[in-house]
Amino acid sequence: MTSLRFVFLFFLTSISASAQKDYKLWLQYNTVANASISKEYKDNLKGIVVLGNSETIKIAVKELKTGFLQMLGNVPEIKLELKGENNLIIGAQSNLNSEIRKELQSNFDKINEEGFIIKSISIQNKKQIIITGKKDAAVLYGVFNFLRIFQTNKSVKNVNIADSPKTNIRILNHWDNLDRTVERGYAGFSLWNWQKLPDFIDQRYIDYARANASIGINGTVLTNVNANALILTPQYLEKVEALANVFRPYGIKVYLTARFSAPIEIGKLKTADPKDLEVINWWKNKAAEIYKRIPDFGGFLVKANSEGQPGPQNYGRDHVDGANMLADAVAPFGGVIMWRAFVYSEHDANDRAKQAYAEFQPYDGKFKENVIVQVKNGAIDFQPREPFHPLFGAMPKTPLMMEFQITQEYLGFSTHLVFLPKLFQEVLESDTYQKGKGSTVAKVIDGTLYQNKLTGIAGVSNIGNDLNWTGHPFAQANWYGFGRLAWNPYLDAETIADEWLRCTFSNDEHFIKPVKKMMIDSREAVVNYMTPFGLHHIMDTGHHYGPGPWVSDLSRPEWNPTYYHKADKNGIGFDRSKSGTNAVSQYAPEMAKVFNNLETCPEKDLLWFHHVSWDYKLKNGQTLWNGLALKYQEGVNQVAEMQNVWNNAEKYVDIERFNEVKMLLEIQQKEAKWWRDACLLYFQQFSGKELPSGVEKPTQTLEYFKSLKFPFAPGNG
Ligand code: GCW
Repeated sequence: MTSLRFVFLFFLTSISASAQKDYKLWLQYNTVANASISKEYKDNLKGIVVLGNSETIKIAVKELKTGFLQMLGNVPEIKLELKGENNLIIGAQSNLNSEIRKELQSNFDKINEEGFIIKSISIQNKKQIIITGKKDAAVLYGVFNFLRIFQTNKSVKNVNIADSPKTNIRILNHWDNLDRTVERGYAGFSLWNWQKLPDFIDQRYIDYARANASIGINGTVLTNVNANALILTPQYLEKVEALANVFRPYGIKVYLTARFSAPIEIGKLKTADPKDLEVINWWKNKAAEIYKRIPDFGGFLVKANSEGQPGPQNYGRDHVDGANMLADAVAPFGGVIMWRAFVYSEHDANDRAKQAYAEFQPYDGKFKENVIVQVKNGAIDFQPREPFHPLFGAMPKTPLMMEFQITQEYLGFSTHLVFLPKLFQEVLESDTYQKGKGSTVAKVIDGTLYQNKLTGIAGVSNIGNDLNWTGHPFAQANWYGFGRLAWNPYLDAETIADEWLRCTFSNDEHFIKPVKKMMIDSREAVVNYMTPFGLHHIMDTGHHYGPGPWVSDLSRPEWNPTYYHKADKNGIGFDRSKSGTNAVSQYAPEMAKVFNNLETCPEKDLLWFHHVSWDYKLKNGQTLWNGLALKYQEGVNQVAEMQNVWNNAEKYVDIERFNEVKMLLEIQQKEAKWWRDACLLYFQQFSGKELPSGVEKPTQTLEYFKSLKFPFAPGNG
């Protein structure tokens, strides 16, 4: 009996230990193994002086205590006033004594409202380290950054950091429905338990806010852009208010999606025409009602007249009319409208890639001050690779915010290890040339190119109620990396991977080096085994799981993969050059020229811009057909290499997370082969050519791949 109980207890503790690791994300706070570093921290930090007593400061102190205890094994004495030396002082600018304030003046001049300072200073000949900022939320950012120094085992001795976020709105977009399903979500159900709210505050909400604050995310859109008007009823607003109360001390504002037809659906009006006085007033009152509950409510995110969502065009009005009407409703309270540019017409089958630009660019300068247009990174839809969206840089008088997709709708769901900061960085670094050389997308987004005041980056969340939040342990890195890039769009993906690995797993160089390389290479691997050379949108229909290049029978032409790859006997690819749809002309002349010419078009984007013959000679001398087949094979090989790297990492990782990743990589390997075989067998019908040597022969027929059906694939409503 006793031994049985012992076994049972042991089992329970081991489950919770492993679960905790998965759950703790990048905030593991592992013991600092290096004795001299640990000693340095202890010597320099004998006390913590806390200035201020807001909820936010309390959270910051709690975080420091947890961090010190877990990483160093003790918590320095907490003091309410400055005494002695070698203290860590935390507090906002207004709570500092005049001497410290003066000492830090030049640092304060360098930071914005949300920026922080971490600095080793000498006050009356006594050494101290201070973490400060202009407001408490900034201090909290500083604390998390300070703890990251411990986590990554760097020295604090002469620390001197002044860092500010480069964008104002750093926000997650949850495509969460009120029934808790998550559109394109692969990590379980929605975190928001609407039924138990507002009275039951799940610990998850707090932990979610903490994780976001640790990477500088300051906003969250709780609901799906395919919106349900019910969220705007008092019954739900009470619940939203409860969440806003949890998130506020972490510096996180709540936003909602606004269904354009809400005045009809929940307001009993006959119309939702944005020029109708009753409609205008309905939204004004609705905004006032929301702000009464949530004084710091962020505003609305709107998907209008896109994929069947209602919008101003239903009433003969345009996007400007719709956005500005809502902007007026939230303006008195300081709210913003994030209006999405993800539109494509049902009536123009010519080239979907051109439509958002065609529709939105002429609106430049017409939106109200508190409107920001939210543009996906590429012109189609979150593919493994797309050239940057032509709207970036092309609307100098309109603030544009970036929309990245963190959830892996088109990149293998939460089963494939793909490190997305590499993709994000590629887009942010792209030069639009809209104001001459150096007009990068990052400069459009952070407002420096056109001096926009309102700036932002949104990420479609990959978070659900799975124990490990994101489905794949490495998908946590995409949430982390998104936050870091939203804070600083100039960060390098390698730096992000390095930080994340150290904070999440281990500081051992033998682990870091190969695993970091694996992460960095993983993005190109997925491009290779899914859509090399600029191919896009060839996944299976609806759920978007697995390959479906053969699909050609959907009602709207631009929903069919065949519309995008246009494979025929002569070749493959979408001709967007001047002799084709001329989508290239939407880019600045310098880029248009590069993309237009087959010789100068980057090979990674070749089939995005050109229909290319199967015998076309690639830069490496291979024919396109052989090169394409070899790329698919390369993708499969890269996944095999990832498996190799991971197997060698076993001794640095806890067994549970090790096994999870190992199993997931096995799935990824299987699915990479599936993509390779299905696509090559299908395209081979057109090329009529043999697979080159080095490419494994498919073990199934094309008919077999076409017959696969996935009626319950996740994320598909
Ligand atoms: O990527 C597509 C998705 C839809 C999504 C839409 C959008 C929320 O397949 O599920 O709808 O884009 O971004 O609006």
